[in-house]
Amino acid sequence: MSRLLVRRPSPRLAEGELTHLERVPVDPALAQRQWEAYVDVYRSLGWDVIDIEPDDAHADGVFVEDTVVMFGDLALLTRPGADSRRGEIDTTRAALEKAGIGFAAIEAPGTLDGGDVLKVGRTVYVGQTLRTNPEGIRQMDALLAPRGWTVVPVEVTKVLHLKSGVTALPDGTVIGYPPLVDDPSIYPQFLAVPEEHGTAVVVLDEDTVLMSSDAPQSAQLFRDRGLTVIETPISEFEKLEGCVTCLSVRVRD
Ligand code: CIR
Repeated sequence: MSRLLVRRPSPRLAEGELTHLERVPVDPALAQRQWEAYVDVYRSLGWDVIDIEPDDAHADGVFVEDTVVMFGDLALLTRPGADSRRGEIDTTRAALEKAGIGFAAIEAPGTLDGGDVLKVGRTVYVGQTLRTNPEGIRQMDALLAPRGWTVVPVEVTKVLHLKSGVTALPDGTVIGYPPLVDDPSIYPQFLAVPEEHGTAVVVLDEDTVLMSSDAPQSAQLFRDRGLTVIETPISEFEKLEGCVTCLSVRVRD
């Protein structure tokens, strides 16, 4: 069984952090509807949805992936790199405690955003970004190496987070839109996708991925590889440099 951690969008979503994109109008009502449809995809698959307490003061709080990363049954509570986002972890921590999920935490002066963490098998690629610092990576490595994970730091300069540029298909093939990937050659298997919003997939099972509906050619590319692709509109979150991965965290039981 799988559980899914999510948090409803703040009405202040439009005030969220922006690093590489220009600010454009965001429709909070549409964002709410898109978020509900996104969560409904998982509900329709029978996943249990755990709502982290709403935290409307934090404009970016909907992007829960940045506050917690799962490594097997261990959760890693992060310490987000943006000052405006640091307070989000209080309610994430409370949700982990309430759900009985054991966790470790990144401590100051380390910073880590979950969006910088890409797991492929037992390899953990971690972006070195404005949000994730070397001390955060060092703490993560110290925690994970004894548990059999290999942490691989990755330079990221073209996008906000590592996973804004690359994610992975169920077979471990790393996918990315080349203009936004610093060095595709570090990945043993890399597949270029033709659209910016085609870079982000959530693996639902060995044959199924969830992705933005704003990348139809990439969706077709994945279907041609034999995958079932579920597309969902997330335009209001993409305006804030978010993607399908960052709106939830999967907890495997
Ligand atoms: C931020 O800049 O932190 C938010 N506006 C977007 C975070 C997106 N998170 C993610 O891709 N993991």
